[in-house]
Amino acid sequence: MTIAPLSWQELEALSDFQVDPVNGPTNAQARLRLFGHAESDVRVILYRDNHAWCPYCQKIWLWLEEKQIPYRIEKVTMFCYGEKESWYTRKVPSGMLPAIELDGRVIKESDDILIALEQVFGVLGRGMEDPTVLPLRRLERLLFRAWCSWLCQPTRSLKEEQRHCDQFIGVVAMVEDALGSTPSSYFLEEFGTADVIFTPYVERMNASLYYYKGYSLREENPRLADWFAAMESRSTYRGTQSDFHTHAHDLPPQMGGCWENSDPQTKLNQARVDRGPWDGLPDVTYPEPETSRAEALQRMLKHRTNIIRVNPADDSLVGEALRCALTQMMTGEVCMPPKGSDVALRYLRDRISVPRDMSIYAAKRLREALEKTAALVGDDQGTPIPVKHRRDQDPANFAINR
Ligand SMILES: N[C@@H](CCC(=O)N[C@@H](CS)C(=O)NCC(=O)O)C(=O)O
Repeated sequence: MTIAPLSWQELEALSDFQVDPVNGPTNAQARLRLFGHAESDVRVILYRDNHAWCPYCQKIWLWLEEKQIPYRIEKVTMFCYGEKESWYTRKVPSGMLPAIELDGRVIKESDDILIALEQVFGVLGRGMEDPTVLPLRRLERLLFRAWCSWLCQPTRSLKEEQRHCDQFIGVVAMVEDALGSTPSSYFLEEFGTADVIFTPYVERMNASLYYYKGYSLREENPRLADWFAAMESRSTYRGTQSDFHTHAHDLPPQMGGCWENSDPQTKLNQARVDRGPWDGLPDVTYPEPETSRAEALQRMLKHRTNIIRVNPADDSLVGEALRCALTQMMTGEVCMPPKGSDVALRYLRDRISVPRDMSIYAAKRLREALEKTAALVGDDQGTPIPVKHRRDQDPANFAINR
């Protein structure tokens, strides 16, 4: 039994998801964050990437959210997604992100930014230059380098691959020891700067090693598992958190390539991340909010004109197929899309970016509905995701209504 797709108006009537981007929970869409302050209290502008993906930006973003510092957000295009805005290169000639303006003074380099913010607004737990934080900052860089060596260098032999893997796992053991050295689930006795410093790359390691190496960082290391769960108990982190699909496909152009190994688990993990089921992946463990479908619907309705236009398939075909998928997502009923729309639906399935477009559970529900609906008419996987750039995600195509 299949039902006819709901009209856009009928879908609008089902959309009751509302958040306050300015004073509500951490979200990737906000241009201004006030935490109940007046706009005249804003002293900070954060320049970060349009895609809410840049790891160094996430560090600053999370810190500002945790400290509830009123700030404005200006979004900039990263090189691999499109053209860098000239207003930004006039301010920061290298075009690198993040940068902030603090009382009108431009500051670059994420560590320098955090130190400057601490000087004005105070530290978060223990500060950047605290003797307990400094060794953890060095450990984070050690872990980062071991991860890059394993993930981003082509290996000539299984032996070499194993050596990189062992090196990484050796540093992970040091991280486990560091986490075990205090009774809390965080790096020190309470949440603070050290956790913020580790967050962006540990999140990217968890995703990329699962996808390219068949290795589940979060599941194989109990203290890291506790740390992730503790981070996920914070609404600040949830607002910045990405998913496996986004990281697996945004990392290669940024890192100059990610190299998969020949472990059979790798292929299984890749199939799961790319084609589902997305439930139960170790990219998130906190309980799903009741609003995830409504959130996905609201985001699709808001951007539907651009989403339909950017899709390589014919606009009317995409529009009808998308209504079918959204109908399926909201009603649970089977809704048959037009013939040939499997490619169009999977094009979109592969280009939902978390948290840029929506939160992690909303994306799971939407990917699931797009895939279920596409599978009704075919198994064509559609246009592959580029690995050298992500201009298929050029924010210029979404400038209207962003
Ligand atoms: N050391 C810098 C590194 C910043 C960095 O590598 N930023 C990358 C993004 S993750 C960037 O802006 N690349 C230029 C671009 O992609 O447009 C920091 O800590 O802030």
